[in-house]
Amino acid sequence: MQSNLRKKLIQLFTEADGEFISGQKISEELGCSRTAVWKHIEDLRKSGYELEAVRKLGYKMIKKPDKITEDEIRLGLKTKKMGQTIHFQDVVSSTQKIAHELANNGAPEGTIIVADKQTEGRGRMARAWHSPEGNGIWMSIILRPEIPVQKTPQLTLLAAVAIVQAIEEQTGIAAEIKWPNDILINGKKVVGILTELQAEADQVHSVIVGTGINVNQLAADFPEELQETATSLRLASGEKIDRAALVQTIMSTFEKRYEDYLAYGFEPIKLLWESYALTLNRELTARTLNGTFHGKALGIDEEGVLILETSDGIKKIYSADIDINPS
Ligand code: BTX
Repeated sequence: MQSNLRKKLIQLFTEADGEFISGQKISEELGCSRTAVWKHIEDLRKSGYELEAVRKLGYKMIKKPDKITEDEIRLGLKTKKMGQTIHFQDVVSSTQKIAHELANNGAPEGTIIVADKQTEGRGRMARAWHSPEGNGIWMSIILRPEIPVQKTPQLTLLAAVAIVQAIEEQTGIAAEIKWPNDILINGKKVVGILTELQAEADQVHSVIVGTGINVNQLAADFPEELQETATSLRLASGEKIDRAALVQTIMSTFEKRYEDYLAYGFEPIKLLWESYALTLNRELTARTLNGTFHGKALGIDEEGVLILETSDGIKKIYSADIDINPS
């Protein structure tokens, strides 16, 4: 099917919100014959849409396929900038890698790179991020803020806030943030965030915020080594979640928080972040490249750095793996 007709048809069904649309109306909107409409409907069915046809009433959409595609993300997107340019591919090595290439070639702020599967999804410090097909959101967002390099870690915290808010809006689940880049549900990791920079001297060219969200995995879908530590939104809510709709919600919450950030600085983000933080006022162990520190997390500072009260005094933690000590 011609892709613009297909888009129009999906849009009609999305706008009809589960109601019937007559064959006549569809043929007028698409500018094609009733027979052609029928053929287009058959094509949509072949790609996984459940559509009901009733004589005299027309067609209605019962279910969208559990697919994440460019069209699915675009239709229903309510943002001005975030996600307005979408690069979607079924399989990629890493969306971060593609984002770096696109950013180098001048991709506009708000461009997102989304894949259904990553073969070399990456976490921090060259760790791997498990990104199987069909179940997750593997996405990178290109930002071009005019901020000094040392402030860019704030964007990791901003992304965490935006994602927690979107998860809550879409699923009702109250997830928590573990400094700096994990989102947890019941102590298990459901989202990882990786922020990378393109900068020289003190000039930021772009910030690439990568987010990996476990959406519809069942327990058996996680490899052995993640069984104890990882979870998905489906495992937490008991329901399958519409991934494209969640991307749309994230784009909206991200855009709002980013606008706040550009207008008012880090303070409003910091307050929100602290309200979702799991790590605050808890005894932690922070494993950094310069050693391991134990202490109580007092909060984060203006730069998003973790402030730890240790027996040797206050220690600023810029980058670490955090374990929360049992209380
Ligand atoms: P991180 O270094 O904090 O976490 C990586 C660690 O998390 C791994 O060593 C492993 O123990 C665990 N892990 C791996 N996969 C999963 C998973 N699916 N669920 C829960 N735990 C897992 C976190 O790094 C940042 C991850 C960012 C991933 C996104 S996906 C889109 C973008 N593209 C890309 O290549 N990376 C980012």
